[in-house]
Amino acid sequence: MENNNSRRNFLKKSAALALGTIAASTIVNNAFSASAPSEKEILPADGGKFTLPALPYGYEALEPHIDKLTMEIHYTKHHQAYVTNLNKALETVDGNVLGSPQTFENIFDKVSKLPAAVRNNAGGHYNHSLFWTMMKPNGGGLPAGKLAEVINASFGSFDEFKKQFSDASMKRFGSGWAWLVVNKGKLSIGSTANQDNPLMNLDSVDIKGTPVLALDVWEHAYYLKNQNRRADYIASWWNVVNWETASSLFAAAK
Ligand code: MN3
Repeated sequence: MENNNSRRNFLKKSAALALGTIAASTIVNNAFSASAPSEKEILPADGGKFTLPALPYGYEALEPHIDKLTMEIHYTKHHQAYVTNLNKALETVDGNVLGSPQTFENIFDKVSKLPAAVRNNAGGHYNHSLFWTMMKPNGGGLPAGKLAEVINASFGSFDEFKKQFSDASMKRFGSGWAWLVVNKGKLSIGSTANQDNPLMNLDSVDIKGTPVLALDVWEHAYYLKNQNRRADYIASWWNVVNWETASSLFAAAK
């Protein structure tokens, strides 16, 4: 156990140094620690497979804003499929291309050289793992502390931030994600296509940094309840945002 921990800490440090930022695995583990303190590391042990992390709350917990059936299908079918297909896709990758270990940061760094199935399913697994921790029952309201100060300083006000983030979520054509990221202390808002994210080393990703907030705008995230009305889903989502997770990610990134 001690060996595993030392190895993990070493890997986190070396990956963070290589990317000049906090490691992707550390970010998602921080998010789980903030959202569900009883949860353990969500990453596979050395040589293991990626697995579906436990949802930090029940399927019905985000009602009436996000409905139970959407949560159940989104988590047990969509997220599970990304995990299953990521493990399958990794079996086809030449070990010399990816190297070892098979961590998110290693995959995201080399993503342009990897098969599309690895890119899509690694992004899908990672983004959803973060997304669950960024919601909670009785969430919403306003951020607090340093994150609130920096949002106000960066965007003028919380309302203006909320408007810009909602706009980015609406303007993403087709399937994708909206993001609030921090990069060298500076916040920015943007979006990515499909399952890409701001940690991927890709020219086509025009927002880079450590995720602070992530919003899934794929139709599967809202179609059962809101049908084609993405704006209604976004408005509902603000009521379940977990600002403690966002603050924790922001603090760790500095
Ligand atoms: Mn989704």
